[in-house]
Amino acid sequence: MAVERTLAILKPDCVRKELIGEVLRRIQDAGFEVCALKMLRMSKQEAEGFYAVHEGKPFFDELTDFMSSGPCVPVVLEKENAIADFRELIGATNPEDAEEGTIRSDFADSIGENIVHGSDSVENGQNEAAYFFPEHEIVANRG
Ligand code: 3AN
Repeated sequence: MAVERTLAILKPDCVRKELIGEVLRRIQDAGFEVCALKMLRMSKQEAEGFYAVHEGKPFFDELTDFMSSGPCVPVVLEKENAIADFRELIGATNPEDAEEGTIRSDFADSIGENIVHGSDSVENGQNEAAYFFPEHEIVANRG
């Protein structure tokens, strides 16, 4: 299986609930390598740019308001089969549908405030990582 890259974002609700350490622990325990990480607060415009694929959807304004409401922690992760494995680890978008033991099932309050983002394809993993980090800031330690 190929090593893939995914961009996780520990969302503002994750930071507010003081769950950064807990969520990163679960991510690392699941075998993901942390290759880049920082804390920042997105402007409304930056959040709109990141979620541009959702422009026009009814939840776009709520989503970008929330994502710019406080600091978040983008994290570049690598692992074999990272895209699918990360989405399995975090669970369904709506925490009510998320499997027991997943990050969203355990910590998320709603479909809008669902603790963590994960890329949905290999191509988006590359592009989303590049949204926050220049390539020289993404460091693989394995091997
Ligand atoms: P995921 O993050 O599971 O890939 P997407 O890509 O369908 O989910 O949606 C992006 C983000 O938009 C979600 N993480 C969630 O915060 C928000 N979102 C999706 N659907 C809704 C909705 N019906 N109401 C409010 N927010 C939503």
